[in-house]
Amino acid sequence: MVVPPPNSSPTTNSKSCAAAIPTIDLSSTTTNRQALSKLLVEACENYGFFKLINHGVPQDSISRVEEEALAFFAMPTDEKLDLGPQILPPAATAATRFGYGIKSIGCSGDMGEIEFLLLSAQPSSVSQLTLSRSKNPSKFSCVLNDYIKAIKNLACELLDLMAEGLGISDPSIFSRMISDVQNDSLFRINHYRPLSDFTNLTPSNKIGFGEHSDPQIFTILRSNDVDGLQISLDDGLWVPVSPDPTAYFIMIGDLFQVLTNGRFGSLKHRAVANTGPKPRLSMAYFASPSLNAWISPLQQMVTSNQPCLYRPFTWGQYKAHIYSLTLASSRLDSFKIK
Ligand code: GA4
Repeated sequence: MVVPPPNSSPTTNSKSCAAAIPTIDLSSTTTNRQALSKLLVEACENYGFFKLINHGVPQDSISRVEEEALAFFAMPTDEKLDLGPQILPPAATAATRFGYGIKSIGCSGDMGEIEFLLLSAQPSSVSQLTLSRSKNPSKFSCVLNDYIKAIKNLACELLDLMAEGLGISDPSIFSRMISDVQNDSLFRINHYRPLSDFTNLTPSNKIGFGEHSDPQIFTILRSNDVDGLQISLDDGLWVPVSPDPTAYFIMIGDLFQVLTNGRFGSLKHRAVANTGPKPRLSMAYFASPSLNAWISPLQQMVTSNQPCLYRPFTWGQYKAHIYSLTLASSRLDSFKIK
């Protein structure tokens, strides 16, 4: 059962659920590359979201991150607090607070019933900062770097397929952005306590991570078998997404909306507290270009029927902008061509 957070508008629709969510099988032998790329584009256009199965990321790599993360979150709070938040260059200019965080999200006062680790996805940063004070730092950073490498390959493969499906003449245009040596991709592990943990239930402890869209190109999300993720589709209702630890959920971010000139729409989502006994553990890879990369609608996405919707900006400029706003803000509005 899903607990609708208080004051939540639009309302939760627990009926529509998983049936509506497109599922894409990356290994399907019956679907050729062209057909697969069309399916991906359709899912991104119609939902900004899809479930990916048979993704090829080794299960043991996923399980190792999960194990290390659970051990990390099981440490006493004061030990975890020693690990953050910290602001490291080059992201310091854009205010990402890396490391461990609890309840406080971003820099504009947003709160959620969550604790998390937020890391740069660069191998050097993971090793350097992450886990200098966790129980077994070199193991945790090794496990994380292995996993991030696999997830980045998956991200590049998906981006190439999507570019092909969109008919873009340079099919590696998106994957090159996140392969840039200075890419600003992030990795986040979220740990949500179940509602049953709270002796004093208040409206706010039912919200894990409030409504927002992810600002990057796209997000590759995976969770344990505990529910909590909800997405908002066009009809304005919140749709609970059944967890599937064997799959990934792909969510379109703001930059993809701009690059495709609105053909893909970034997905509004949130995490609510679950009623079961177990905590929810999710891990997200946010695929990003470098801070100095220029973002604007691709020429091929601009037509007489669909004139250019956004003015150019760098990812660094956008990042500075998002950190000046609250989580639920419509961040792209300032970059729209009126
Ligand atoms: C949402 C996606 C990623 O988790 C994140 C978040 C970031 C943060 O937690 O520091 C933001 C949020 C996210 C969007 C708006 C801004 C920035 C909190 C916030 C209020 C790390 C990201 O890149 O953007």
